[in-house]
Amino acid sequence: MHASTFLASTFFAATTLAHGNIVSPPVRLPGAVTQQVCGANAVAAITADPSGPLENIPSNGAPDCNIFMCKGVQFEDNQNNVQAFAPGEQVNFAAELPIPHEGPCNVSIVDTATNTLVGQPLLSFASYADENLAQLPLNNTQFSVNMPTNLGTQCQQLGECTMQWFWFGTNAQQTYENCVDFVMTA
Ligand SMILES: [Cu+2]
Repeated sequence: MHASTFLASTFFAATTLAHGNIVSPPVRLPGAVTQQVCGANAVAAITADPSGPLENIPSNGAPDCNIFMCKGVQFEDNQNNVQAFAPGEQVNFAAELPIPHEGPCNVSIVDTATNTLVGQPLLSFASYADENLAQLPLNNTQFSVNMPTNLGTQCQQLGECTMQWFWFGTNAQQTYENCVDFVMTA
């Protein structure tokens, strides 16, 4: 159990509950297709607290809904929200971490058909968002990755790949994900 309930009732009552999320590049957001696949309760939970952990998103056993893949948010709701990145391009991220929970974090390219990593993680933190630090390192909220140069034609099709920010708060036992949909330019 972490502090969000207490904080929500005191400091953050007028805003959303907040643990952490990517601010930019634009992340995958739920819409009608996500509601079909994962249900209205899942969409409501994601919308009510875009920074909340996966563990707070109810899938109610929907057979095709995998909350651990981009929060269950479907690519079909995001076809107009796809970035184009070139091989070797530096992609800058901004994150906000109002309620940090120490644990590992990474940014990886994921093959959406198989939910497997494409190559190695582009960025990894063994220890991220450590709430015991007086101040979080700047690279927890401002970081960048370099797009791989060895993908060939992989990730050139819409929806084929996504870039996933993954963070697990070890003591909190909470998982955070955001997906940035992209295509690699030739
Ligand atoms: Cu939290």
